[in-house]
This record gives sequence, C-alpha cells and structure tokens, in this order.
Amino acid sequence: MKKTIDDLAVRGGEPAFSEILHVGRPNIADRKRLLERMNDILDRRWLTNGGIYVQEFERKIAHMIGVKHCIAMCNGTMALEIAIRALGLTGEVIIPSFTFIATAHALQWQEIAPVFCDIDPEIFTIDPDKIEQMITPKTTGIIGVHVWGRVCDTDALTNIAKDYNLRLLFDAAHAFACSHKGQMIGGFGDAEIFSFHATKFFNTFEGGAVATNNDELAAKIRLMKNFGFSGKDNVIHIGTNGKMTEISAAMGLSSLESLDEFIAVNYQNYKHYQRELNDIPGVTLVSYDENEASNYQYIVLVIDENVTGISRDRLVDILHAENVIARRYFYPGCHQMEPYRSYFPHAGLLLPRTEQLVKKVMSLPTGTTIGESEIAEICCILRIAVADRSKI
Ligand code: T4K
Repeated sequence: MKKTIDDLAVRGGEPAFSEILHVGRPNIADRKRLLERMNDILDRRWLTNGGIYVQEFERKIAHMIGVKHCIAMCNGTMALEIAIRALGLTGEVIIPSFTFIATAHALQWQEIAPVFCDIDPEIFTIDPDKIEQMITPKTTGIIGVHVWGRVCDTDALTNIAKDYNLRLLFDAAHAFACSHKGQMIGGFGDAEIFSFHATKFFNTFEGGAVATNNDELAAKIRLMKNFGFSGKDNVIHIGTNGKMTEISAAMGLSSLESLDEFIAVNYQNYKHYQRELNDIPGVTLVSYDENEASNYQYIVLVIDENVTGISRDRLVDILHAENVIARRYFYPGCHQMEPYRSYFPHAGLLLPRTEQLVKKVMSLPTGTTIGESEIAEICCILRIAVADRSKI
C-alpha cells in the first residue's frame, strides 16, 4: 500500500498494479456450463435466427423482470434503433445529453433530431421540469436514460408523455436487474431497452433487448429485427438484422445463473468503496437506493475541485499512471460531440447542470475481477493525491 506522495507513479514510484485494472472488465459465469451450451449449439448446427437458446433467454428475462415481451437483439444500440422506429418516432425526440453517445446516435441515424435536455441535480437523469419548454410541434417522443442504473422519475415522465401525446422510451442499458418503486425495470413507458455488452455486469458478449408489455409493438419489433419476415418468402414490413446469436444467448443463460453472485460482488465492492472514500473531502461516491433492487455495476465518483483542490482530470491521470484505468463516463456530453456540436452549437446554454457534471465524474473498476484489497489501494492513491495535491 502506498504511504506518501513520493510513492505515487506520477512522482516516480512503481505503479500500484502490475496488471491493468479496467472499468468494464467482463464478468464470466460458470465456464463449464457455458462450454457445454456452446458445444450443444455447434452439434445442433443452429447458430442464429431465433434458435432455442435465444427463445429460452427471452422467456427467462421476460419472466424475471415481469414483462410480457422480451425481444433479444444483437446489441443495445440496435434495440434502441428498432424500438425508436417501431414506436413511429420522427422529427424531434427529447433526451438527456448526459448519456452514452448511442442514445443520440440511434435517433440521428434515422434522421430524427435529438433535443438535449438538462438533468435533475440529484439523480442526474433527465429533468422532467425542463422537458415541457423543449416540446415543439415536431416532438414525437421522450427517451429517459436510467444513467448508471439510477432510475428516471418515471411518474413525471409518464404524465408529460400522456399530456402531450408523446411516446416514452427508456434507455435502460445500465439498469438490467434494477427496480423502481418495487417494479423491475423493463415495464415502464412504451418500452425499455437493455444492453448486454461485454462491459455490462451481465453480458452476452454483445447483446441487448427490448422489453415491453405492448403486444402490437412487440410483434412489430420482432418483424423489424428479422428483415420484416413473416414466415418463409413473405416480407410484410421494412426491417433490418437485429438478431441475437445462439452463442450470445448461451452466454446470457449462463450469466443469468450467476446473476445474484455478480450483484452480490458489486454490492460488496460498492460498500468497500463507500467505507474507503468516506474520509476524502470533496470526493463523493454516487449512491444507490438500497431499498430497491440494484445491480451496483458503476462505481462513480463526483469530484468537487473546490474542495479537493485537484481536478477530476488530474486524478484520472494519476490513477492511469498506477494502471487503474478510471473512465470519465460521460464526458463531454453528447451535445459536445459530433455531429451534435456542429448541429447545435449553443445547446450547452440550456444544459448548465450537464456541463458542470461532465467535468466532475469518474468511474472506477468494480466487478468480479477486483475486491477489497484493490479497492483499498485505489482509494489510498486518491487519498494521498488529494491530501498532498500541492506537490503534484
Ligand atoms: N445506452 C447507454 C446509456 C449505454 O451506456 C450504451 C452502451 C448503449 C446505449 C449502447 O449499448 P451497446 O450497443 O453497446 O450494447 C463502452 C461499451 O462499449 C458500451 O456498451 C457502453 N454503453 C459504454 C458505457 O461503455 P466504450 O467506448 O467506453 O468501450 P471501451 O472499448 O473503451 O471499453 C470500456 C472498458 O471496458 C475499457 O476499460 C476496457 C474494458 N473492456 C472492454 C471490452 C469490450 C474489457 O475489459 N473487456 C472487453 O471485452 O463503450
């Protein structure tokens, strides 16, 4: 464990970790079970196009989260794109800028303009109080994002959507296995989408899903993700290829069997971080509501430079030198990335909270590849850096 400022790698010390610690290191479930499933898939020679593993995966997810339909997809972005299209969104759609770029791109890809809305100061999800002023005659929908698994104000968003006759979609890429007011994420709004990307605590290598209770919408999404085929040689709708492979579904089924273990590890890691960061002034761990189901998959710090006296970016550099690859999720905000920065050069004027938050947040490693001792070391580095900042 590092003791003084001179032990830090940026001051010439040895890096704390010989192997790189990443944010988003995949959790791997029982290898034997996974390989058995993979062998079976190879023996059957049925690799994709709605095979039995995908069907079982969809059934199990729908049952677990209590929705009528789960439609598995090849990734979360495709799930978003298809849900957006199936919901008939056009013109303008209101979304937070504080999200991963996929939320905005899934719209713009279909020539729909994302209209960036600011965030709630406490939860950091889209601020319902700011939405009404952004609605125009071209607005057709709202996409709320459950950033880091912290759930949007679903009641307020539902009411606005109802009042203005807008469709409501949730980007729940981070919120698989989370709940809100006792109800599992998946059943809110017209539909919710998940990402099962390798970097998510629950992964199918690449993968995603749309969850909905709307039969008609589900049928349309099923058509769209398979080129619009309704039976052989019969195409009845425009479509694309959004299908999940059997191997991905096998990974998903194996991951489901370890889901409780993954969450338990994430929770323990979160508690270790909470304890270790407690005494570092100006460093706040973003918290989760322990009365709800949560996946605890993101360890996010908010750095108040006025108190720490050292910037978020400098702390990220210091950690990188120690082989801890902290990430600035989500910097600099979608509105500051292309093509949106060029399309809407003044968007930031309406996003003061987003503009502030993107400079303060950093994500740290968690998941099954790290534990108490690594967390103690990471926090020790931060503690020393903040305490002796004048020397760095
Ligand atoms: N909506 C939201 C709110 C999202 O956050 C995302 C995705 C989506 C929609 C779209 O879902 P997908 O279409 O991706 O299913 C990563 C992920 O690629 C992305 O899925 C995720 N959000 C986003 C938050 O993080 P990058 O560009 O940061 O990935 P990259 O390659 O820098 O890797 C992140 C970290 O994970 C690195 O530290 C390395 C580590 N890693 C990564 C992979 C792939 C591993 O250790 N092993 C691996 O196999 O986007």
